[in-house]
Amino acid sequence: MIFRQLYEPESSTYTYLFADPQSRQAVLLDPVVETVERDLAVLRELELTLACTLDTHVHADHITSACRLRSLTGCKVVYPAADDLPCADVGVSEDQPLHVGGLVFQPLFTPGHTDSHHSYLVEAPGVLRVFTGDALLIDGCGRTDFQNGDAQTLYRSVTEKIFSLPGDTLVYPAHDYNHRHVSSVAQERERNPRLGAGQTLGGFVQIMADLNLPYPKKMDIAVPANRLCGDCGEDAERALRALDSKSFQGAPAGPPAGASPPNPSGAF
Ligand SMILES: N[C@@H](CCC(=O)N[C@@H](CS)C(=O)NCC(=O)O)C(=O)O
Ligand SMILES: [Fe+2]
Repeated sequence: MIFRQLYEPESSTYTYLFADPQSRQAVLLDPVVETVERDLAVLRELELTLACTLDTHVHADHITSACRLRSLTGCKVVYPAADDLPCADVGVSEDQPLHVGGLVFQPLFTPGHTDSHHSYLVEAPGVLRVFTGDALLIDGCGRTDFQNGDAQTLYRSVTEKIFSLPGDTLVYPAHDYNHRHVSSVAQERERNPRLGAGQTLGGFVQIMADLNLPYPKKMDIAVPANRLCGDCGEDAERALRALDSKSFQGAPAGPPAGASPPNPSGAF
């Protein structure tokens, strides 16, 4: 498997690139609008075709590049089916793994940060990786005070769905604000200050209730835009096409954004 961890500094977001070396089909997990050009350059450099974007949840702190990438490359847009987004082409859920070439993304329903948040388990020969979105961060976790977040629910998601994975499973979060890149299930189980070392449900709920964080700066624009897969209105699409009318993947530019209803098949 081809794998890259990419970073967007304004929102401290990690975007992950996966590709099947045989078919050259690629997936971008949690891509950010500010780094579209960078992500397209990486795809070109590695001679990959973007099959789809995939998101862990409807983000509150940045805008996804999902629909822009669809406009520019013709890729599909994949979201958790539970988000019920008409702009998505494919909806995934725990019983519907996503297959892209030889890659398999096993969704794990991990609500609590948002009510429809999913993590993704990806197995490569000898390496199991879990992409935990904002459910579990390195030495932390996503907040639970908006988007129907709930601390009790997050506690169960992390302790039951993520901490039950093999200890050597690598943990890749959607954000890190302190230049950490990767952890493991064993490390988070043992020393995550909020959820590790046998933290109780009551202890965790208290920690989350006491956080008192300010809302993300972009929340009021990011959530509505992300419920439109990044909000590619007609004007945005025209402007993007004008920037470069040829496809970034050497094929005709894709279909108009938001045209197709969610397809539950989960296969490409
Ligand atoms: N200062 C950041 C805060 C972003 C934020 O609150 N992010 C959410 C994820 S959408 C979170 O759970 N962050 C965890 C944390 O800040 O510890 C901003 O304004 O964008
Ligand atoms: Fe988030």
